Amino acid sequence: MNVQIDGEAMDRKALEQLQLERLEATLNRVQRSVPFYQRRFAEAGFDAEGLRSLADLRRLPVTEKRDLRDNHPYGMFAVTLRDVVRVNASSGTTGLATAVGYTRNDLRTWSDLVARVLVAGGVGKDDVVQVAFDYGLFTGAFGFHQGAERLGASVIPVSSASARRQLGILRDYRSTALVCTPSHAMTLADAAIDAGIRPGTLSLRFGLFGAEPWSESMRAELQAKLKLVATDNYGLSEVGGPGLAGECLERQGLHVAEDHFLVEVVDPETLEPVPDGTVGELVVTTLTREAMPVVRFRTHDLASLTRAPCACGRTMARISRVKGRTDDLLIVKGARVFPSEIEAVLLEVEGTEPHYEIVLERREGKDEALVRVEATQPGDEALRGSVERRLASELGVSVVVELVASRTLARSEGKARRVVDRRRPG
Ligand code: DLL
Repeated sequence: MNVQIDGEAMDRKALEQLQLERLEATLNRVQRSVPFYQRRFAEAGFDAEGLRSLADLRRLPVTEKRDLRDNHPYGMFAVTLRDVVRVNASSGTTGLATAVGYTRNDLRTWSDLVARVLVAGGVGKDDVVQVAFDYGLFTGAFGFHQGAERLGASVIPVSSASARRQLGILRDYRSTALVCTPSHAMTLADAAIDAGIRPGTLSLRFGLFGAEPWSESMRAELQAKLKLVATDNYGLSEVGGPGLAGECLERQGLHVAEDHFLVEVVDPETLEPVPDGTVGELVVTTLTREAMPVVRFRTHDLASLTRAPCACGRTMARISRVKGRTDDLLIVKGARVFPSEIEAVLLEVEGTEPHYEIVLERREGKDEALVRVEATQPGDEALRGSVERRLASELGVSVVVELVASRTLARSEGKARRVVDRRRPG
């Protein structure tokens, strides 16, 4: 077995014991040091000293993003600012960005966890890792930067830059691993093709993509265009950033760092646990964070969990690809649709390109969805009709499709904005 994964191949009984000890320490710490949790625990009649099993955690209420906002910026910290050595923040795609703090130990743990994600995705000491996430408050860039350094790989901290510049550096520095969002990777792949750079002539071997939802079809397309092995990784700033979960080369789900996080999957309506294999909302409790532990944080991200063994030897449970967020769920004419489902169909159709946006409008009290997708032949009516029929049969609801010329939709260097919601409430 690969020695680097020993920490991730623990016997599950031992793992659960470790989780219980760490959970007890975390709950004791927040009960002592964070007034918000002190109040919450008291209201629930819960005393951290009374924790007997992991299931006891369910006696506690969930923590919402709103709670973090109400206590922004430092109210959720369990240590004084003197012990905080870094502050990052959420990307704030759904409202005010909230601060997240790290102690020196937190930074060390975070680096270890992202190093794991890199190793799982095929990266080693000899790799040249190009980080194309924006360096700033966003956790993606610093997380991967530190993780790659921890691993002993060579980091190229390009940050956000034009596709031309990213490509120039990819080629000149012979980067072997690319770290960014899948949508940005697609922009780079297309720019390479436009610039006449044959992907096979680059040194790229691995792509570690995350921070936004994407589909298997998108993976296939990225792998073919960039000639690399693409893995998915997931995390959120509120619980520390990337490093929460990442795919191994089997690519059958994302291994959760269960020795540092307790992940529950619950029904988003009732908050009751759902069985393994059933899609529900991920609720995360940090087990080792010092500066800002979070208890039962509602991610609003939808995925399922499996504890079945993985061929790679890791025993850590796996989550499925994140299908989307509960708040991205589009209710179009009463049908429930995720943007990633639309993406999967668009990428399978010959003649359309993986750049699209979904425009939602409300006309005469009814929701209407318009899918705008780039095509090599935007005037091709037969193609347009066939995309509409494919979408209708896969989604169970009809949407209007508009084909637009290549390179007309906005490209992002970070998280893509796929949905433009022009509906007014009511
Ligand atoms: O996006 C942390 C991160 C950075 C993860 C780099 C992976 C790589 P936030 O900006 O707080 O943190 O956004 C978190 O992004 O709740 C999900 O909705 C979404 N998300 C993150 N990774 C994935 C993924 C970072 N692999 C929010 N698939 C989360 C789908 C993802 N959605």
